[in-house]
Amino acid sequence: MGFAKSLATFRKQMAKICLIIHQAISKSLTVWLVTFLSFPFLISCSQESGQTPGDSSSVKSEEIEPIGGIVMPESAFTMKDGRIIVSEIGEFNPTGKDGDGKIIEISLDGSKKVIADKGLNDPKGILVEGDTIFVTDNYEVKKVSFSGEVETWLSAKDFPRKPQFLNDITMDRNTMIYISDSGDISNGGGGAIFRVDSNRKVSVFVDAANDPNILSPNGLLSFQRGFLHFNDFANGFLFRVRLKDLVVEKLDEGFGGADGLVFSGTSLYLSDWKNGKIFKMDVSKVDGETIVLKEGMNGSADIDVTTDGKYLVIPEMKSNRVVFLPL
Ligand SMILES: [Ca+2]
Ligand SMILES: [Ca+2]
Repeated sequence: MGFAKSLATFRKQMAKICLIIHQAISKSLTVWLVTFLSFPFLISCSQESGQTPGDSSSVKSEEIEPIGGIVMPESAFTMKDGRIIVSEIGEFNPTGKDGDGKIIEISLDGSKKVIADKGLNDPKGILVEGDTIFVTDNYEVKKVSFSGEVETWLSAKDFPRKPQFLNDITMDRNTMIYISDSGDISNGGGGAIFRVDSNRKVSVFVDAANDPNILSPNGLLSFQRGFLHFNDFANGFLFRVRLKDLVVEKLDEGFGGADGLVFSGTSLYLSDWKNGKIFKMDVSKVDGETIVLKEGMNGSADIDVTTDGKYLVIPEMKSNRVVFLPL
């Protein structure tokens, strides 16, 4: 239970931020303004309009049909304008094949558009910045334009050591880019998180040398000022790293084959790929609870939340589809 103190501290920080934001909202600043000022670099803590915390009259968003016909989708990334970008692995390396990966765009109305279908092997984590889609692809990171051009942004030799299984990618408020390497995906261990500076120089951010519990980092999330959060596919732990001194804190555990990690409203959402579960961790209260929001999925991978906050977008990898879970 050595991590309980870290979790309590994290919850206190989050609860305090949420309280400040709710007070600002009640002083008639618009939710939009608060969200604009605080998202994505701090925290949004937004509530549905007209809804007060604990209001049980809220109506769930309507059900939306899953979008099928996507071979091994790994990651969903929702853009500010509402578009949803998804990586499609195709057949899987090393038993699968190279060259069959895709980047596609999907919509809640069920439509699906191929953005790129050449030059990709097993694309996974996505970061969209301006007109560029950055995507991890085994040992490389590629840049994909919305007109379909694919080029290598970081090759294996740009890394300080050979990547084994590049997974997620995210960016912080200082435009530092972070990339997780899940290491030995079968046995766990050997993973790291790399950091890329504005000169495209890659360094090891953290690995087992910082904390022996870091085995196979997977989902990355930059939502709390001064920290990078991540989860671990091998041990199911949730961590955060303090950016100024790289102190690693374990915040929680029990997330199985942890994969996706996203923040929306007042909760962190985590996916467990191995056991097909989605967890919701309320961080607005010091004693907020963590619940299983959905289970029985077939490879729930790298999740995101729709721009309107109404649905969790879940690539259900082994069912070859993307599922929308009403929140
Ligand atoms: Ca493939
Ligand atoms: Ca992932």
